[in-house]
Order: sequence, then C-alpha cells, then structure tokens
Amino acid sequence: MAHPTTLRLILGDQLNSKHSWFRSAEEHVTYVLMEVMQEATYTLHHIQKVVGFFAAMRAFAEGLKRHGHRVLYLRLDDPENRQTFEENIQLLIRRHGFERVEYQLPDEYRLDRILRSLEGKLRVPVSSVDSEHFLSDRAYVQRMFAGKKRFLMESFYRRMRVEHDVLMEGGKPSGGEWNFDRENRRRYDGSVELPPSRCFTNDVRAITDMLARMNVRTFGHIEPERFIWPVDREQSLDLLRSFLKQGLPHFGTYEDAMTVQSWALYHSRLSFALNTKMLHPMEVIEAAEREWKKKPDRIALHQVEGFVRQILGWREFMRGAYWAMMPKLRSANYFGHKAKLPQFYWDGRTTMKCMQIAIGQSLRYAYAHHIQRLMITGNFALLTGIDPAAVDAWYLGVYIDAIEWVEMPNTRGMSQFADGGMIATKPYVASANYIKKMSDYCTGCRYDPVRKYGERACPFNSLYWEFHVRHRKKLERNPRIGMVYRTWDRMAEGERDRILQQARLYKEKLEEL
Ligand code: FAD
Ligand code: DLZ
Ligand code: SF4
Repeated sequence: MAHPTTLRLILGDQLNSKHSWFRSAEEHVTYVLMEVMQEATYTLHHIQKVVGFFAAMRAFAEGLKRHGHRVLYLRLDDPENRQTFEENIQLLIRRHGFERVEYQLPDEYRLDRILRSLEGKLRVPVSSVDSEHFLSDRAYVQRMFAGKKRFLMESFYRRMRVEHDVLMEGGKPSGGEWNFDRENRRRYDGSVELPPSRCFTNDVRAITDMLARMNVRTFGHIEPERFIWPVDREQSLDLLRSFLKQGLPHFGTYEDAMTVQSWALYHSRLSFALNTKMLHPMEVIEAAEREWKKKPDRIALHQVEGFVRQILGWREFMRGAYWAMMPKLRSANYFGHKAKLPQFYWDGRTTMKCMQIAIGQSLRYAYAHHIQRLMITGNFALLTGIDPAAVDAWYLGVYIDAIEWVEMPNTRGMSQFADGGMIATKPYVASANYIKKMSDYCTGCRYDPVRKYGERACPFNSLYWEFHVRHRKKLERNPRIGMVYRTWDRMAEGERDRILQQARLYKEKLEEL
C-alpha cells in the first residue's frame, strides 16, 4: 500500500539533523519550515535573535535538500505566506494534497496548544513524535517532586548523573563528591588569560534587508556582514571545540565572575546552538567529559563538573520545572510587583556601570552570561519591584538563546522569585557588596559601592534593604534569610531611616539612575 503523502513540520528550534526522521529520504515525505510573522512578533525580539533563527532554519533546509529530502521552505516575504503555522499548513494541504501532518513535540506551551489544536481543525490526520533532544521527559520534574513544596535541582542533578552515567566511577561520583562549589566561583583576577570569543562572520544581509522591507519591529544591534552566532551544525561544533580548548579549563573557577575585560569570560556561548537543537546536550556533555579524561593535567574535575551541572542539571531541570508549572507560571507574581521596566533596559543609558555593561553587551551581542542576567539585571528588577511580566518580555526578547521553556523558569522562577520559591530557595538579591566582590565593575562607576545613602550612594545598597523591609512578612521565616533581618534590626534607627529614604528617592527617580 502506498504511504500517505506527509507534511512534516520543523519548527525554528528543531534543527536536529540527527533526528530519526532524517535517517533516510522518503518520497512521500515533505519537510516544511516556515518563517512566520506569528513567531517573529510574539514578543519584541532582538534583531540578532530573529536573524539567528532564520539563518539557521535556511541553512538546515539546504542541508536536508543536499541529503535528498524533499523540502518546502516558506520565506517571510513569500507572497503565498499566510504568516501563521496553521494557515500555512491549511494552504499547503490544499495546494499539494498532503494526506497527513506530522510534527515534533514543541518545547513551548503556546506552540504546544496551537499544534495540538490542529488535530481538530485539519481534514487530514495529525500526529506528533518526540523531538529526541532532551535527556528527561517533560513530566520528569513533576513526577520526581510530586507533593513536595519545591523542586530541588541538586537531587534532580544527582539522579541524572547516575541515570546517564556521567562523571561516575563505580557507582560513585568522580572524585568522590557531587559538588565542587568551594573551588568554583572566584573573582577574575587576571592570573590566567581571557580567551578571545570565537565569533563567526556569517553574511546575513539578505535576511536583515528582508526584515526591513517587511517592517518587522526588532531592537538591538547587528553587523549583518559578520553575524557572530553559529548558523549550522558545523559552526556549532566549531564553537564547541573552541570552548573545550579555551573555556573548559577555567569554566568552573570563573563561572560567577564578571569583568569589563570580556563579555563572555570562559562561558561556552553554546546556548543558541543547543536551544535550536543543532547540538545535542549529550554530545556536549560527553565531549567535555572526554576532554577532561584526555587532559587531566590541564582540566581539573571541578571545571568539567561545573559545566556538566549546567547542562545535565540546570537545563533539564528548568525544562521540567517549566512543564510542571505551566500555564500558572506565566502569571505568577508572588510579591505582587507592578513597576514599569525602566527605559534603560532598552537602550543601556544608565550611569550604573554594572547595568550599563550588562545591558550594553546584551544589546550589542544578544548575550550576557548567567551571573550578569541573574545578579545584575535580574537583581535590579527584583529589588525595584518591576512587574515580572515586563521582566519576562525583556529576557524573552533580548537574548539569542531565549525560548520560553528556558527563559521563563529562569526569569520568573529563579530570578524574580515570582513562583514563591518553587525553583530558588531564596530570592537572588544582592547589594553592591556582592557585585564588587565578583566583578571589577565598581571601579570608575559614578556610584560608591560602600555607601548606603547620601551623595553617590550605590542604588543597590538601599534598594536591597528596602526590598527586605517591604517583603518582611513573606521572607523573614525563611531560614536562609533570617540573618538579613537580624542585621537590619541591629542597625540604629536613624541609619535605617536614612537607608529607606534613600531607596524611596531612587525609586522615584528610577529612570534617571
Ligand atoms: P554556559 O555558562 O557556558 O553554560 C553551558 C550551558 O548550560 C548553556 O549553554 C545552557 O544551555 C546551560 N545552562 C546554564 N545555566 C542554565 C540555566 N540556568 N538554565 C538552563 N540552562 C542553563 N538560558 C537559555 O538558554 N535561554 C534563556 O532564555 C535564558 N534566560 C535566562 C534568564 C535569566 C533571568 C537567567 C538568570 C538565566 C537565563 N538563562 C537562559 C540561563 C543561562 O543564563 C544561559 O543558559 C547562559 O547564560 C547561556 O550562556 P552560555 O551558553 O555561555 O552558558
Ligand atoms: C524564535 C523564532 C522566530 C523569531 N521565528 C520563527 C519562525 O518564523 N518560524 C519558526 O518555525 N520558528 C521561529 N522561531 C522559533 C520558534 O519561536 C520556536 O520554535 C518556539 O519558540 C518553540 O519552542
Ligand atoms: Fe553597580 Fe553600584 Fe558597583 Fe556602580 S557601584 S557598578 S551601580 S554595584
């Protein structure tokens, strides 16, 4: 019996050439990729994000064709393009007579609903398959922590290490310990050289010209003659190799460090390649483990463990937490924060040097590393009581790697504590003391990191205290925060008044900071 002619949809973040779909080219199967306004405008994106996805989708489609697959690629400016997945699929069924539609399970709740709803809407059968990317299933975290008050990354991670036999020896963790935090998280002191960031020089002018012609609203900076992010599997593997050589030997030590001298330090910048599925998480983990075994003199265990933890631990954990908390997560606002996101998040015009650097490089490269996201921009938004919806929209737009399944649990959960502590055991807030300890940003800043009030007092200081005072009822019983309140209560009353007055002043003039 002849196979039904089949349309197989590939989303922009499903560029996994190792998927079993592609094992052999089949006459009755047509792969469909589409650039659609629906995706280019569901939030205001950084120009590099839209360009990165389109360039990678185009390269992927070409690769499939080279391997003999039938491919239909709809460009954004194709006159036939109806600009939504559903309408385009309807059109293609009519036009080409497809008898069946198949898709890979999407990672985002919104698209999951849209694609599921096709089942009742199309006149042909619709079915889905796994995306063959993640190492745990969507419901893993929910199952593991059923009935518990919070999800614990550390226990999830240890279980993943055992299940996938990563950095394990004779049933025990390599080196006898699961966690090497005390050796990690140092300030960058210049004692080792900073690696140059491996950047590509992709010519994406055809895409930027098209976006301009189509009036697609974006923000941020781009150099279209030399787009720096990997757009295919070869470039993704190249970035991985360069990380193994230059980043991994110091990854753990400096994973929390921030410096004006480098926008990525020893971080891998593999998130875009991973999130578009051009790389598989296990191949990255195995490559890192192999490299450590090959060069134990050059790469210490804590460096590789720190890196593996990010991918086998945090990345999988966040995905599971996302599915466990959706759709409630998207409206979670534990503190009831309502303030507007200051304009300087969009243009980087602020005199706070740490914010200027973190936002400035986000606009320039569509990238900031984890500690900049969490302890600079996220910290500031939480301290100043910004509406988590606005914070989410910013993070979802600004980063090259921002896809909701990973952006939202990190932003609403980890960074803004809007889930009331399902992911983080306490809010990630810090005063200038932490920023000064972990970076060189404070040198030359207009503000003084030591002062809590008065002229040139660093805003992070008074805002830090005001945040704790404002949310005392919700936080003081948390054993990890008790100390903060004890310190506050011991302060002289006059000191406390001055701090709170300073915070009020700064909050009134947020836009001018
Ligand atoms: P590295 O430091 O080299 O880490 C290696 C890999 O580990 C990353 O590529 C990533 O895949 C994974 N990883 C590390 N930390 C996390 C984490 N907390 N959650 C999930 N995966 C992790 N990551 C995204 O991929 N997309 C996002 O939209 C995103 N939004 C974030 C928003 C906020 C507020 C915060 C605090 C973090 C966010 N992260 C997000 C997590 C993390 O900051 C990025 O994955 C990381 O900075 C990407 O840079 P890198 O590839 O150089 O990472
Ligand atoms: C991010 C993005 C953008 C900007 N554009 C498209 C697109 O036009 N077509 C497409 O298939 N995918 C795009 N993507 C990625 C999707 O938004 C991504 O597949 C979802 O976030 C699902 O996780
Ligand atoms: Fe940031 Fe304050 Fe340091 Fe300036 S002094 S860089 S505002 S922490």
